[in-house]
Amino acid sequence: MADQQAQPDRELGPVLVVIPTYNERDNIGKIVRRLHTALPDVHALVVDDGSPDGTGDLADEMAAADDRVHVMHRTEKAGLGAAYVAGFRWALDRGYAVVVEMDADGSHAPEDLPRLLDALRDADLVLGSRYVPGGSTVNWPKYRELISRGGNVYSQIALGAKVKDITGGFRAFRAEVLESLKLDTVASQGYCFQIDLAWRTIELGHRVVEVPITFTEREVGESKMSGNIVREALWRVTKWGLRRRGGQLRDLFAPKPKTPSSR
Ligand SMILES: Nc1nc2c(ncn2[C@@H]2O[C@H](COP(=O)(O)OP(=O)(O)O)[C@@H](O)[C@H]2O)c(=O)[nH]1
Ligand SMILES: [Mg+2]
Repeated sequence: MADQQAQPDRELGPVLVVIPTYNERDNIGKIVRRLHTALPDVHALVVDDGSPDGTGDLADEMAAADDRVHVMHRTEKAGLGAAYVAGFRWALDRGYAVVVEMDADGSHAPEDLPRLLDALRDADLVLGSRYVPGGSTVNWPKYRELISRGGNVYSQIALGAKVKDITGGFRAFRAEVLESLKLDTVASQGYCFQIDLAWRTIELGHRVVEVPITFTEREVGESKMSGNIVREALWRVTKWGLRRRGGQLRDLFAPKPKTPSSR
């Protein structure tokens, strides 16, 4: 129903969409406009890492003209993970019930967000997924899709995570879930932050649901993806996977207590 779709936050509570930015001056105005056309009641927090192109100043102008727009200025480019953790803390301090992650460059369609929020009614974390039936990528270079698909397969093997798109960055968390994730201990800086948070959520037994999305490669501006970001994800996921296997082996060989239930 159109009315329900336009205002899903009536049931879920106040929604904050956190949008990390680094040099997104040509994208930020458009994405926030699209967001508010799709969902007029949600708030947006732009977390800008001192973009040299003036994204932060433009976001300030947008915030001055619209109460639904907020800006956090950080002094230097410190990675997607650090920007999101700062944005999440801001959201939790202010009592938002739902916190959404979304890129500034148009890759994540705000028009898909009502479906993610609908799914959150029966879930604790909703992942926008390119790799479930109905999901897709548009205009993505082949090598990017290979890295992304490879990262997902590797995470499934190393971590035993059953989700199809653990690396995606368009997702909606219930605030209680973020409270439970021990954000203080998140060290992931680049895009492996996405794997880190989804895996923590799964490990804690929260309900995680995937909803198909279409990911469209940016038309304007530059990607911040780099070799370092891929290497960070590789070594961290390998470390978490080895730790997990170590734990499984310990459980296997640890002496079982002699109680009736342990027969
Ligand atoms: N605040 C902040 N935002 C970042 C940083 N790195 C990337 N972003 C933002 O994160 C989003 C996704 O980055 P992008 O470069 O498009 O990654 P790609 O889609 O994987 O190529 C965009 O909105 C970027 O501006 C960072 O270090 N700090
Ligand atoms: Mg992008």
